[in-house]
Formats: sequence, C-alpha cells, structure tokens
Amino acid sequence: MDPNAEKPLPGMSRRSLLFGGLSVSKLVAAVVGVPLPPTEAPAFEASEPEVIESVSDLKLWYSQPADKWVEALPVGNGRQGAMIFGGVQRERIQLNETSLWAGGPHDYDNPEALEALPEIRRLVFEGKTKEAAELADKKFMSKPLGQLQYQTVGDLNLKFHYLHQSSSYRRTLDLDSATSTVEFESDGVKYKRETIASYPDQVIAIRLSSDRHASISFSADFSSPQNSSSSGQRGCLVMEGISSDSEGIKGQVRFAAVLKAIAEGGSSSVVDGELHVSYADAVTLYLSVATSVKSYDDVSGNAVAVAFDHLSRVEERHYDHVREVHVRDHRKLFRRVHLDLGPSKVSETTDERIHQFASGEDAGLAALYFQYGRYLLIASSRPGGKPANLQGIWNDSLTPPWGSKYTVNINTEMNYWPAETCALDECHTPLFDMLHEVAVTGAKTAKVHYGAGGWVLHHNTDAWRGAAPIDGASWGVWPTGGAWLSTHIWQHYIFGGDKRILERHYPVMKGAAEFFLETLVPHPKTGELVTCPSTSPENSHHPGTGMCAGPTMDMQILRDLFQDCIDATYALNVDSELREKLTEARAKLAPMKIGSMGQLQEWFDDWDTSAPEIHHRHVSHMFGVYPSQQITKTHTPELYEAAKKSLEIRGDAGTGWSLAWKLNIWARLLDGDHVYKLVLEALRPQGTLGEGGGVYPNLFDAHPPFQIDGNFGFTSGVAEMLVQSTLSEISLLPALPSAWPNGKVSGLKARGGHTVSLTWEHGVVKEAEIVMGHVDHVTVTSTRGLNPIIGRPGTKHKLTW
Ligand code: FUC
Repeated sequence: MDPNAEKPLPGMSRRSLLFGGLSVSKLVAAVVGVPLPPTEAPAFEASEPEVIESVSDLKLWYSQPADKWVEALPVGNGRQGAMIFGGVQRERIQLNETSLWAGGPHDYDNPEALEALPEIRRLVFEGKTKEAAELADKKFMSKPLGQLQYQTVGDLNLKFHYLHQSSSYRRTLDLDSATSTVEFESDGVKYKRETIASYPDQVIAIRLSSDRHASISFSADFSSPQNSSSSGQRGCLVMEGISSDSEGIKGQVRFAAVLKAIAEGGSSSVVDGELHVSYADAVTLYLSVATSVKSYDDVSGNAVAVAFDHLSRVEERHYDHVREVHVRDHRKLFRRVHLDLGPSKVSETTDERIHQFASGEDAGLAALYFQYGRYLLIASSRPGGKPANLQGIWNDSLTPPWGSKYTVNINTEMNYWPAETCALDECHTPLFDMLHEVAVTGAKTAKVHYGAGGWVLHHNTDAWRGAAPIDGASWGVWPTGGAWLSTHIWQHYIFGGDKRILERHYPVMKGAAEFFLETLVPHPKTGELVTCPSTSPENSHHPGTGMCAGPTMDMQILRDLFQDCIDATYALNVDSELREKLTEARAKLAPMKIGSMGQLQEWFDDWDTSAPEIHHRHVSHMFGVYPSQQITKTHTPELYEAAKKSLEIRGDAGTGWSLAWKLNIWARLLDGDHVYKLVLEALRPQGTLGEGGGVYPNLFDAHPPFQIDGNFGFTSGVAEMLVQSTLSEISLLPALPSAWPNGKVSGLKARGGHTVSLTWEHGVVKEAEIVMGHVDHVTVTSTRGLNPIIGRPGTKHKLTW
C-alpha cells in the first residue's frame, strides 16, 4: 500500500481528493514531477493582462509635501531604497541600502548553553517554568543578548532657494511605473521631479525638468547621522561612512553614496562637499549607494568602487532610456495581477481617502492598498538581494524599532505571504538565500546550544545571521523560526513546480527537520513528542511565565515541515531512510486539542483560561488555519470550530500585523463579512480608535510604529478572500464580503501553478478563466458548483455561469 495513501497531503481535504478523482499517490506523482506525456502546448507562462487599472487607480497622491517620514513616498530596487518628501525649496530624499547594518560579522552562540539544557527541560516538565526561564536567561541566551540594527545611509538634500510653493502642487507615487513625481508651479514656471529606483541598472535616478529654459539651479549635499564625510571624486559628490558600533560590536560596514549630475544646458560642479547646478534646462541625477558587505561573514568589499561601478553603467545613458528599462522590468512583475473592487475615489488625495474609507464608498482604496503591497514587495525584495526586513528596506534611523531586523515568529513570514498567491514568486528568492546562510550559522547554534545536528533559528535574525535565542528567554527561547521559514520552500515548489529550485533548497528543509528529529523529547505525561524548552510566541500561559513544552504552534509547524520534507524526498527521489524517520516522528507529535472553552488549545495543557492576556496580539495556534491548511472546514470540522472559537475569544483588535493575520485567518474560516471588519480596521487612519493598526498617510502599515508586515499581510488576505487553493482544488470567492458585490481580478496564482482570473456580480462568480499550471487537473469550486478541469500547462479553461 502506498505509505501516503491514508492521509491527505497537507492542505487537501478528503473531499477535495475525492472530487479530484485521483489517488493520493497519483496526485503526489503529478506534483512532484513525474513527467507528464510529451506536450505540444507552449511553455507555461503567466498571462500578463494588457489592460490594467486606469493609471489613476494605481496612484498615491497628495497636495502637500511630506512633513513626516510616514508621509514620504517609497521607491526601491530591492537593494537601494529612497523616501521622497517632495519639498519645494528643500527636497529630502532619505536613503537606504539593505546591507547597511550596525556592527559586523559575529558569532552569537553561548558556550554555556548546552550544559544548562537538561536542567531547563527538567524544570519545564516539572511545571517550574519561571525557574526554567530564569536559568535560560542566565545560561542559554545569545552573546550579546541583542542582535544588531538595520541602519539608514542618510539623506540627499536638494536645495532650491528661489522656489515658492504654489497651489498647483502635486506629489504622486505611480505603482504601475514605480515612479515618484513631484510637480508644482513657481513664479509661472512648471517644475517636475521624477524619481525611480532601477533594479536592472542598480541606481536611483532623479530627473528634474521644467517648461522654461535655464530655470533649474540647485545645490545638493548629503547628510547622515552615521560617522561620514563628503568629498568630490571623479566629478561626483561622494559620501563615505561606516556603520555604528552596537551591543559592544564594532561598526564595520563601510558605505558610499555617489551622486552624479548630468545637466542639460547650464553648468554643474562639485565644491566643498556640495554639488551645484546652475541654469540648466533639465538635469538627471544618478545616485549609486553601496556597502562593503560581500556576504554575512565578509565585509571586506570596497564600497566606493562598487558604487562607481554601478554608476558607470548608466552615466552615458539618457534618463529616458534608464527609465524605460526600469518601467519595463517593474511592469513585467507588477502587471501580472489586476484587481477591481468597485468604485474608486481617485479625485481625492490618498490621505483624504484613508479618512473617508469607513464610509464604504471607496472600495478602490482597498484595491490600491492591495496593489501597494505588491509594489512594496517588488521594491524591497528582488533576486540577488536581501529579504525584506521589518521595514522592508525603508528606515531613517540608526536605532529603528526592534532593530528593523528579521523577526521570524510571524513578521518575516508574513512579508512573504503574498509572494506566491500574488504572482511575485521571484521576490521570494532572497528569503531562500537568507535561509541558506542561516542554515550555516544555525548549524553551529544547534551544536553549541543543543548538541544537535541540523540547524536552528530562534525568533530573530540579523544581517550577521544570528541564530541563538535573543532578548530574553520568554521571547527568545522558541526554536521553531527556521522550521516555519523552511515551509516556504515547499510552498514555492507547489506553486512554481520547478524541481531544480526544490533540489537547491532541499538541504535547508532537511537540516531544519533533522534538528527536530534530534531534539524533540517525549512529554512525560503522554510520551508524545514535543519541543522543549519553547514558548507560544510571546504569550504567557500564566502571569509572568511563557516558557513551556510543545506549544500547539510548534507542533503544527513541525507537522507541516516534516510532511513537506517527506513529500520532497518523493519528489527528488532521495533519502528514503530520513523519510521513514520523519513519518514515524510526525505520527508521534503531540496533537492539536480542544480545551474547556471549546477553543483550540494554544498550549499542550489547557492553559488558555489562565493566560493573562486573552486578547494577545499573537495568534500563534491559528498557524494551523493560516498559513497552514491543517485545519479546514471539510477535513477537520471540530478543530475548525475550535479555532473559530479561539479567534473569537482573542477578538479583532490588534497591532497592524496582528490584524492582517486575523484577516487571512477569517478568510480561511470563510467569513467574508468578518474579514471586511478587519479590512476597515486595517485601513483606518493611524491614531484613530484603539491603539493598534491602521495606516499612515503614505499607506505604510502601522504596528504602530511602521512595520511593513501588515502591508504584505493585507495583500495576502485580499487574495485569500478571492481565491483559495489546495493542490487539487481552487475555490473561487471563498470569503467575499457583501461590501464588494461586484468586481474582477486577474492573474492570482493557485497551488499547482494555475493562474486564476474571475469576474463576479451581485456577490457570485460570473466568469472565470484558469490557465493551467504544472499540475494537470484541478477542481474549481464556487457557490456555482464544482468544475473538474484537466489540461496541459498553459491550457486556458473558461468557465461562465
Ligand atoms: C514581535 C511582535 C511585536 C513586533 C516585533 C517586531 O516581537 O510581538 O509586536 O512585531 O515582533
């Protein structure tokens, strides 16, 4: 008998398997790449709709310059980021580069940890969780206790002393062309400044123009809170600096920002750390920022040379060409998905639209906010670069909130939730690259802290790929961060179907799982396997204590990770012994349980009633509903009801990312109107009602403060409202709210690689088009019934009702 035949693949209900009409083994074969018969069909490519939202539907715009940072508009090319304030007399462009972090390469492991581990475990199992945490705080934590910060480069300042702001001012961010524009009139002359951050050319370009000859004069300088200085080099203005010392670790990242002015007419010069342009007709500024970081363990590069190298590739080219290449590159990704949710108040400024959103007359703002998440992912996470951190790549501080690091007990994962469903799979790549690095540092942490093989990552990492537990035992001693992140590898595979990519990343998944094969321990009460010590992220089960064994979330994550690895061993035809071990261990993992309130227990014991923060922002045990699919209405109806109960007890209020997580969960709980309540919460002006959530004027999500996970979580949530999928089923409009009765979406992705487009009217689907992906059969479900479809990659199926 097929060893898999008794249990569905993760995310597949028995019902969906039956409707697919296939045995599990056949389905696995399809997914894991057993070749399909030869095909005449063209290679599978995402359909790229030519007609997109009218351009005005894809713009953020304002009638005033930005006063605060959260009013400025972001551009980015994955590596360099800029926040444009749009001042008339003084333009401030705040700059970032993803590898500019405090300190330098560092080994955070604590050699005392391993010796303390058995005693910590003993105390946890004896119920002395406070004492266990005290011991962990003394012996088990990272050295130093904190990780290091992502830091700003500084500002580029453009000064135009002769200009006055006029009433015709307009500042825009066009998501469709990834261009920020500032336009105004001064003394009868119309001025325009355009800024782009080009991924293909790796520079930021600023174009200044006007409708009158010789009317552009300004001076430019760099300023920075970093230890830095400016000089003229090779006709450019160059700022050089070094990152800060932090946590006792010396700042070692050298950085350089190089500014070149190409003036058309007039003149330009660099004198005493300032660039001057006089009486030009138009000017292109090319700005190239780089650091000395070669990798997480090597900062010996030459930042100035790298910055000049990038600049050399554009400086002979006209801005129009650089812009054209940039726009083409951006649109290739951005235009894959189109969303129309109904009326759009495009004539109002974006800040005004946020204030009016609750009126329900501007569904278009939700569509804009959805697309903004896609824009921000393209701008902050591109192949070859670093993953998006807590603020993506945008940060104006040396000491940003939570260090603007990678918090991996929800935040980093959430950043990547829209990557697959919203057709930006390439943007997922930097996360996998980071996992390869942290699998190296984390292998050492596994040895030093646990005496185990494989690799481990606790609840945070930084540029130096720290993997040991940080901050304090109650938050930090959570060993499942790397395991959660590793589940993204399998998701990437089931969406994309590329076996070579799976092969490349498989060692990371495998290492993550191996760590747990060696460190899971039988719970003394039941013999079931549990993590210990651990915590249900950041929540306390009794006042002042959160350390525990086998929290529900850990067990859910490991159930997925082990299954993913088992499926990967089939897909790649490797490691049959490991597969057996994983299968055996998976069956022994402590199961999910329903507690005395009818809730899904957050902990191994029924402690939810004694937990002091019943409304805690983390909803960790809901992992089983979203992003996992272990709990579904059809497959696990009792757990589904219990999860619903837990979420009701938790309530709707929360920080930005917490709202966004609940939005995704309620979508999976198939309650569109409940999701809409969270949409309203997410899109209210920050600072009104309650403490958490909302958006800033520039549509950055508010924890508060700004944290980008909420932006990405919202985008993912809207996709989940419209389309949900398993490998055998695509569900259309599973959680459509009554507030959005009519609309259309195209280009969303389903597991199996299918591209899904649909139109709905009066709350029901009217037409759908499925372009088949790498799996050759799927059942499309909606309130209209079930439609099984079969076809080779690229085959289009149109369904109309
Ligand atoms: C976790 C969360 C906080 C915040 C931080 C970056 O610690 O509990 O709310 O998001 O990460």
